[in-house]
Amino acid sequence: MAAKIMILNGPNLNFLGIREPHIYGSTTLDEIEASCQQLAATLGITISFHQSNLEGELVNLIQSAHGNADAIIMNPAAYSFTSIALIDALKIFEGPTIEVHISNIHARDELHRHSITSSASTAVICGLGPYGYIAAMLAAVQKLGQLPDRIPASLHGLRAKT
Ligand code: CA2
Repeated sequence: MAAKIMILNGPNLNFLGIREPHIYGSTTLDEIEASCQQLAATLGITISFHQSNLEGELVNLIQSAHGNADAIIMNPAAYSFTSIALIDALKIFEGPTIEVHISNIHARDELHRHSITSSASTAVICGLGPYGYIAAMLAAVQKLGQLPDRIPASLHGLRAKT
């Protein structure tokens, strides 16, 4: 069965490419979604792509992924630094969860540096700009063992010798 990935975006990310391009670049969230859809078609998987400014709505979406999605990719934005509710919801999900930040949060000011939601994530990607979503999709599909055979072996990762 084709893998299903839920991609979630937190508060204010609907303003990507519109405000503060010096920090977050000029790519809009619609453009990021389009490139994720393009990669999904290439990999033969399906994605659902969401943005919400509401913490509870993000919790509901994570809960709805239970049994309906194989992996979650999330940019929790400002909720990364505050949300116990997102941490608890992520812990319920059984598959890989990858946190993405467009900027390198470790090089940011004190307020934007300490993601608490990353403690409940399988992996964290930050500082790659919008390409972070693409890297996260490849990593999620690799983790699920569903990269197509025609993808180069190096992208499948090193396998343990038997
Ligand atoms: O780098 C990221 O992806 C962030 O998650 C973005 C969050 C920020 O709080 C995190 O530290 C890092 C902010 C998202 C707000 O989005 C905006 C988009 C355009 C203009 C202003 C804010």
